[in-house]
Amino acid sequence: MLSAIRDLLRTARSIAVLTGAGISAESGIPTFRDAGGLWKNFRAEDLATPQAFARDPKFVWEWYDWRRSLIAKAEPNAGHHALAELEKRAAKFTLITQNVDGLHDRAGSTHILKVHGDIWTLRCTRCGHERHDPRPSLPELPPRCPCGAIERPGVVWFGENLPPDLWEKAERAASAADVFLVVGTSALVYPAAGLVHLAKASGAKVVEVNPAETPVSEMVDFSRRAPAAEALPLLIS
Ligand code: BJW
Ligand code: ZN
Repeated sequence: MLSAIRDLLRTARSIAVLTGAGISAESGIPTFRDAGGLWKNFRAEDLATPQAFARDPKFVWEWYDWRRSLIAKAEPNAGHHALAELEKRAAKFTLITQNVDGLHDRAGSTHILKVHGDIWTLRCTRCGHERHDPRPSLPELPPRCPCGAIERPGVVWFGENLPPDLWEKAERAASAADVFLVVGTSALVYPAAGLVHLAKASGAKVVEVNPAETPVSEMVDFSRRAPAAEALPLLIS
């Protein structure tokens, strides 16, 4: 099976990849829904919704500030590096990530669609101005825009739309792919998880890399039940 997946990746004209929190697990960044995941200690609705932010922006920011400091100390792992290498070899390649951590950029990937935003971007709640702020810890919480209003993390919360331009590109990449690789996601959160179905329905061979079974496991063509940092370097070798 390993050699069948390798052949697929070697001969594909167009590869699209969907990654989730699992690819950063071996960099020491907790996932959301696993044992010890972020949602085990915090309720999603208290932190990752516009309502939670409106209720208590400082509380939500403290959580994001803690995550920023954790991510700042982390390094991309062999899984991130393998995808950056695959991009260099493929004729057409799109990396769609649900992750906000920026580890794919740091590993050298370039065609990245961050469909759930970026934890290093801050967006003004009044004028919409966006800025990049790489400081692991912000001096004032919540941070403020030069216009005086508070800023929010530049991420996509539950009930919010994904950035339409990025989403369109993600759908296009998924439907044009001959190989669709889905890595380290529980495939529970929509519309991102729908890309797996879209790719399959459009004729792609779908390969899943995840140590656990997910709702898309039964429809994929190949499964590697292994951690991403171990499986991905083997798949591209
Ligand atoms: C390893 C590993 C290792 C471990 N190697 N793997 C249809 C039905 C029902 C509900 C909905 C629906 N369509 C939309 C909704 C609502 C909602 C939704 O999907 N809810 C479901 C939970 C039921 N979706 C939305 O609200 C989305 N917006 C939207 O639909 O807009 C239209 C709309 C507007 C208004 C009303 C209704 C609709 C937005 C979703 C935004 C998600 N945001 C978050 C937070 C981002 C910012 C932040 O990081 O703080 O995104 S939530 C969180 O979940 C984060 C993640 O990107 C996302 C996905 O999680 P992921 O990455 O899959 O992580 P885990 O933890 O779930 O899984 C980790 C996996 O890794 C596991 O499988 C492990 O086995 C594996 N793993 N170690 C490889 N070493
Ligand atoms: Zn502003």
